[in-house]
Amino acid sequence: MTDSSQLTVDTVAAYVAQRPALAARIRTDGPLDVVEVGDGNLNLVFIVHDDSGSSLVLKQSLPHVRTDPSWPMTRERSAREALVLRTHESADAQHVPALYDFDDSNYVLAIENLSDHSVWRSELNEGRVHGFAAAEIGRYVARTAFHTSVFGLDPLEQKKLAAASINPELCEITEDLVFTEPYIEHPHNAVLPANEADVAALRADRALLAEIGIAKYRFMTSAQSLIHGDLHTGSVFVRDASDEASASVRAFDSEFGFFGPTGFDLGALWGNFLIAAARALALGSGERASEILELPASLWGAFEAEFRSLWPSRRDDRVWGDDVLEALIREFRQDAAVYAGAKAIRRIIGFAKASDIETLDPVLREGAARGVLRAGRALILERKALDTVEALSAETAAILRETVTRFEF
Ligand code: SR1
Ligand code: MG
Repeated sequence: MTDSSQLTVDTVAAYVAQRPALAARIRTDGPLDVVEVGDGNLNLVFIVHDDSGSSLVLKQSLPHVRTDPSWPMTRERSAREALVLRTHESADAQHVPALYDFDDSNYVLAIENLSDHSVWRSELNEGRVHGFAAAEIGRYVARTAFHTSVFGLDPLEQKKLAAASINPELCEITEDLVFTEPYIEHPHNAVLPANEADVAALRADRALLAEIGIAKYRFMTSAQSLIHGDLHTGSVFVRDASDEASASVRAFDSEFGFFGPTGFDLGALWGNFLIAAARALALGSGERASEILELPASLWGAFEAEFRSLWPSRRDDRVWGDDVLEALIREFRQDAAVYAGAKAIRRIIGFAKASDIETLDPVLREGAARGVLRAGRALILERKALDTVEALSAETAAILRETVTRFEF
């Protein structure tokens, strides 16, 4: 394989055979079964099986956005993803796929095949909530946040890790797509004509714009921990099971990872729970919407409990006393709420929309989109007055219920 060339189903077998790190993972002396399954915005993904039952996944970055070849994209994001995966595996191996190999010449990661899991967003879209997954992923965020922060790492090591994980191009995508474009006229934006007035109202809201501006600034400057960076429900695999031992939850696709605000990962999931709940309500499933709206509290509760349990092992307790922990917890919670609002709003207005809403009939989509915009705004503006996740979820539930639109017969 020439340097940096793109894999195809026909070249994968030869590629695997020349990677020493994969020799113990998969047999290459017989035929390999290779399928390309990438359906995200950015990468090629191959699932590879040998005839003895072993398998792995190869993920290769494309030099452009998959859905828009005219939009160039740095392939160095593969190196960022490899670093985040390795680091998060050390902090919490239970909640990430194992990394078998990283080929920095060809931008290829070889990772554990999790095809016996399902993408959480697809499961939510089909009406399967998997409520247990919220607490699991809350513990993942707590462990990775603590163990990559100055509380869990030697200060010199922490700075070296922060330097190695700088990810300017992918951060810029988030700065543009999440924190800027939804609030201006931009060719990436599109909503139903019936939702244009909702977008105009949002853009005219000075208080909201100020909060978004501060949230963007904090995203760009608040280097608290090595975050996943794109932790929506499409970045989580779930495997439900009748017995606890085989249930499994894994965060994948961490190419947007960098040293950022811990609350950003929590907020990404929370915002996408809001979107999933709006879909359930649009489809007339009030009970399922209520179940989904319990997920933010479950995510937060598990995060908070795990972070508190790790706190006594912090590297330095001379000035980082328990009063500091209380301030941090408050800050994480308020950040989570503001980022949840921003992440929910961007999926309605801007580039890379959510299938939860996009696959609804336009009659139902109108109300769901309106509800997500208003509920997102409430999370951002009311997070200080309503200072528990439960109270904020109750507020967003009321908004989502009020905005449902139905077919007229
Ligand atoms: C051009 S990348 C668009 C989006 O896909 C990823 O999942 C991120 O959310 C990014 O904003
Ligand atoms: Mg992704």
